[in-house]
Amino acid sequence: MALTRRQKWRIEKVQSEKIARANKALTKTENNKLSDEKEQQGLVITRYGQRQLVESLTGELFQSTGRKNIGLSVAGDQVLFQPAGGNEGIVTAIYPRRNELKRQDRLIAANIDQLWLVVAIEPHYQFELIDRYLILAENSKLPINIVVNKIELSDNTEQFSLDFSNYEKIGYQVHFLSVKNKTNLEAFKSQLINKTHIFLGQSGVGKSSLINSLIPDLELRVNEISSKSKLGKHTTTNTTIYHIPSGGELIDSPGIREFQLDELTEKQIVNGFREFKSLIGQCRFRNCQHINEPGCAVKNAVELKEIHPSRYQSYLKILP
Ligand SMILES: Nc1nc2c(ncn2[C@@H]2O[C@H](COP(=O)(O)OP(=O)(O)OP(=O)(O)O)[C@@H](O)[C@H]2O)c(=O)[nH]1
Ligand SMILES: [Mg+2]
Ligand SMILES: [Zn+2]
Repeated sequence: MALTRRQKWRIEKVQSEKIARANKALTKTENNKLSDEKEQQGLVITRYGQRQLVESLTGELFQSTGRKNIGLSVAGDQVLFQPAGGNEGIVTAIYPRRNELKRQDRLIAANIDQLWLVVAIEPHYQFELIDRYLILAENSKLPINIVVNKIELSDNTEQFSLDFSNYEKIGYQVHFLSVKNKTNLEAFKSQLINKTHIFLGQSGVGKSSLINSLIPDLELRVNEISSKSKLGKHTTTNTTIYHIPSGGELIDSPGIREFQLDELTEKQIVNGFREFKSLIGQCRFRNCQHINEPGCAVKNAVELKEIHPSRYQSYLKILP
């Protein structure tokens, strides 16, 4: 049943008032131990059906249901919840989200700071595939950077550095790693502190290996979450947020690791090439597709080598 705008507005108002009240109460009781009945702030670790597993500020896990009308919270949500005995709880309000990650209109996770596209020497990275992922990220307004894994499999360092310098030039961070040999892993970890991350990329590039090296006791934690939520093995198919011991959070979402990379509209595609942006208004024709039109600012920039030919090739290939 869809809510009217007025109903939605009321619900949001009630929730923001609740949050304001609870924030006040939290500061008041800062130094006292919170009593079991008081509302607390928490982080949604995973959602399963109508329930969510909420982690309190002290790290306890509460199996929770949501109060009616507040909507379902997802991994990454900051919430208010009320302990209800044992390790049960009731979510009473969801804090406003910084952003939402959706797939086919289904909400997967919230409050993500950084996507990482993981590619590898083997299976060898392909520019068109990289560019498809970047288009998706640009259109969801989530920052994305690139990890090139398995670098120990190539003795041609110059080649892959050159291949990715183009991406660095247009503002994407690129990290060259070998998860196997732990090359550059510490520097990479330091980039993750204080932010919530998601790894994307095709099968076999080493996403799970990377996650396991960031969170060495991952299996233990998965087991704890499974038993607390009574979810059993299903946990590995649920979107779940984990704390990285060296700092930062990681959202592991099986469905999202490998996006479906089709069905991009022409507008999304043009939007997805960030180095085209400043040029698009400058083409002679307003409806320029940047293919063969005279006076095209994009083609002109390709000829001047301001746009990398491989990016322009991707653009032509990806266009429907
Ligand atoms: N040589 C080498 N192999 C690696 C490295 N990192 C991971 N691998 C191997 O690459 C293979 C695939 O790694 P996974 O971590 O399972 O890849 P994934 O991206 O999680 O793949 P999916 O789960 O299928 O999406 C495994 O055999 C890993 O051991 C690396 O740095 N060097
Ligand atoms: Mg995997
Ligand atoms: Zn044009």
